[in-house]
Order: sequence, then C-alpha cells, then structure tokens
Amino acid sequence: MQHKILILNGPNLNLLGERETEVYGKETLAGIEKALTKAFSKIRFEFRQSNVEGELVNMIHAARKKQDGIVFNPGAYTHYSIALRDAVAAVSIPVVEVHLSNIHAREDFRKNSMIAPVCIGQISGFGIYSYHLGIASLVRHLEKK
Ligand code: CA2
Repeated sequence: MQHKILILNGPNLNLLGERETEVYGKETLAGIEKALTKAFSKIRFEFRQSNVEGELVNMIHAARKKQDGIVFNPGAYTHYSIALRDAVAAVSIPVVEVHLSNIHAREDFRKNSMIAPVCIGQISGFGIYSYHLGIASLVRHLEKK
C-alpha cells in the first residue's frame, strides 16, 4: 500500500543551509526534500513549510483528510505553541515530531516540547537523518494498525 505523508516544516527552516550550518547542517530544505523523495520512492509525499503559526494549523487540518500521517518539524514553535499542539491533538492521523538538532542538549528553553506529548513520538539530533527516522517510524506505525 502506498502511504501519503505530509512533511511539514515550521519557521526559519526555509533558510536551512544558509546560516548556522554547524548546528543544522549544510543541506537546504529543497535538498532534504529531494533526498527523502529518493530514499522513500514508494511514498507519496507532500512537502510544506510556513513561517506563520496559523498557516501551519491550517496545513495540519487540511492533512487530516488527505494524508495518512505527518512528519513535523515545528521549529521554534515546538517550545511554546499551544495552537499547534491543539491542532495535532485535533486530527486523528499520527504525527511524528522531528528535529535536526538534539533539542535536549541545547538551551533549557529548547528542552521542552509542547507538541511531543500529542505525537506518536519525537526524533531529535540526527540532522537530516531525523526525517528518515521519522518517516520510517511513521510507516511502521501505519502498517501495524
Ligand atoms: O533542530 C531543529 O530542527 C529545530 O526545530 C530548529 C529550530 C529551533 O528553533 C528548534 O529549537 C530546533 C530553528 C530552525 C532555524 O533554522 C535556521 C536555518 C538557517 C539559519 C538559521 C536558522
């Protein structure tokens, strides 16, 4: 069965590869999307990114009827967005939270995630490979159901 997965990225992730490459790596968001498409050729992906909280809420809502699940990097919204947490909790499709950096090994304010408790799991610290692990975990979850 072909799975449909939304890869959703939050604020500032459109600038990947331009700055802070020591933290987030040299790959651009377009490069990550290309690598995922190649690595998971059987999955039908939709790739979306927004810097606007309400747009991310709308994208999560829209996904509930057309996707099997979401791999979500909420960026800095991870740490304080109740609106995104409620959006994830409001949809019945599974969501995996991913981060390029290890949020538990950084500033204290990054250690807490508002979103993770309403996700099926969180993957953090493996660079672009966090997305690979997130997709693989989501597929496994979908196929177990
Ligand atoms: O490690 C991650 O994936 C983060 O979600 C990235 C967020 C950060 O606020 C989270 O705590 C962890 C920030 C993304 C910023 O991306 C940039 C891209 C280019 C230049 C500077 C920042």
